[in-house]
Amino acid sequence: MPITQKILACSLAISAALSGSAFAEDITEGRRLAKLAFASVDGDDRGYIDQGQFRSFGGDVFYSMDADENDLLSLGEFLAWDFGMAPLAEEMGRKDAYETALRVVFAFWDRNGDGNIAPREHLLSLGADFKRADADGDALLTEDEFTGGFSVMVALRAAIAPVPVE
Ligand SMILES: [Ca+2]
Ligand SMILES: [Ca+2]
Ligand SMILES: [Ca+2]
Repeated sequence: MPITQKILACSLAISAALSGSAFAEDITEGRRLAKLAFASVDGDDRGYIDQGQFRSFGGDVFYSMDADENDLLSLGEFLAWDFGMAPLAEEMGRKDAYETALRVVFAFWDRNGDGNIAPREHLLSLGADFKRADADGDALLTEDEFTGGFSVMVALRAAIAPVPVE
């Protein structure tokens, strides 16, 4: 192999190793934020979330996102909402990936594709998300099920740290 190629291969290996360790930190930080999100849904600190808690928290989040209070979430309102991951994504230079992940979640939740998430679409989506995250089917979400299975957490964490999670 010509020397220039050797140098190139070597520097690529080094940068891969460096970004590998950066990703490991991102997982930790993304996981910490997901844990915080879990703790705020699990308001009575039981260590699990039932469907009622999940939906009522989702309802609170819906109204906190609905900045113009028209009972609909626009994409702009959805993208503007944040619980700590946006600054992290920006710091990691992954703002675009983060925003793309939010757009994907928005598209899933906007079931009729009219460009707004209505309360009913939001509730249906939360119900479907809860079922998908509930790996053992006991109608309760543990912290692991929530951080590892809830679509929003999975999408946002993957955007910040695009490697297989755990
Ligand atoms: Ca609105
Ligand atoms: Ca809609
Ligand atoms: Ca469960």
